Amino acid sequence: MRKEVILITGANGEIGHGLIEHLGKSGEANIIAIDVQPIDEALLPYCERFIQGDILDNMLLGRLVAEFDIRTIFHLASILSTKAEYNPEAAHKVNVEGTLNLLRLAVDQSSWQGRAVKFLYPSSIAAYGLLSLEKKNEAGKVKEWEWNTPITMYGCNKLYCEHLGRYYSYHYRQLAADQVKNTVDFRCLRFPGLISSVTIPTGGTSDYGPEMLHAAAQGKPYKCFVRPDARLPFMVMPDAIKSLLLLENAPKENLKHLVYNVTSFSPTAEEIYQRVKKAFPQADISFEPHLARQKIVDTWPADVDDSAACRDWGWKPDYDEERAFNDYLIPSIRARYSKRPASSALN
Ligand code: AKB
Repeated sequence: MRKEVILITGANGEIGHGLIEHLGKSGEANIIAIDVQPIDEALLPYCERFIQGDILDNMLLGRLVAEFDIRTIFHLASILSTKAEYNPEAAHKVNVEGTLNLLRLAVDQSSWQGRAVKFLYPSSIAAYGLLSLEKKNEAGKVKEWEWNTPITMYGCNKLYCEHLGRYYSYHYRQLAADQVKNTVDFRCLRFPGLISSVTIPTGGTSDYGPEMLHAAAQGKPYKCFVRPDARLPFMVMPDAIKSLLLLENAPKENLKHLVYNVTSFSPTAEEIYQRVKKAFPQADISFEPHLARQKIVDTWPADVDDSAACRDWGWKPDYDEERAFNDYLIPSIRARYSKRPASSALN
């Protein structure tokens, strides 16, 4: 008998960390985790198996198909927006070819199991591209189908992979005489910037939020790379995990869309700074905008409309801005760094 498992790619990334810890603690699933980097040892006890390997390695993925019954794939591995701009073709390879490989794996799995494999895909506000700061300020809560003109490689990759998800769900091999339907049950969330008390993101453009907070808690100076008035939607990690699991468990017939916005609160960088400064009055934070990264933030919406997620699968964040900082981020970040010797308090 093949064991029923869930597969998590990008296991050592920020969302992977939160998801494995949550699912591991609940004991609800056998987790097969993949990452190109070694996994944080604290996550190992929660995994049925950890594989250090590359999602571009089809031999590796083929072995997984043969060995396990994969019920759900959480495909979290990707190269984020800032890092992707330094090597766009490499980012395209990981973000698009990697996703294609996992979609193909879902089809193969489905033919073993005779049922659709759920494919949970985190897309991003980077899939949007507002044409100017003026448009951004006028736009209000942006809906899923508006402003789908991203200016980053990462944003283009996310938007295209959303389309691939739709193709694999409804139209895969549509001209084949032996076309099999309902092999992939693709479900996608467009995440805002995420903030975790446990991990610090690398390579993103919304990273100034978490970086400012973690630097202040460690007593390190921080130069914020966007203007004080830069505004983006954010969400804390427990809500990101909640949204992924709510969407995974939603009855298929309730889902009117494949792609859903989710969000929680939309502070400016100045408002994040004020909250951080209140919690850590000694914090040494200055604003030194990096013009190219600022330009990317200026094309991302200040807020998104998540009413479809609320309506179709009961989405509601547990943390508004006040609770996010006062009940989650500040106390757990403070506890985290007070336990560690200063020399090891980097990540
Ligand atoms: C990034 O900044 O690239 C990510 C994202 C908004 O998807 N955090």
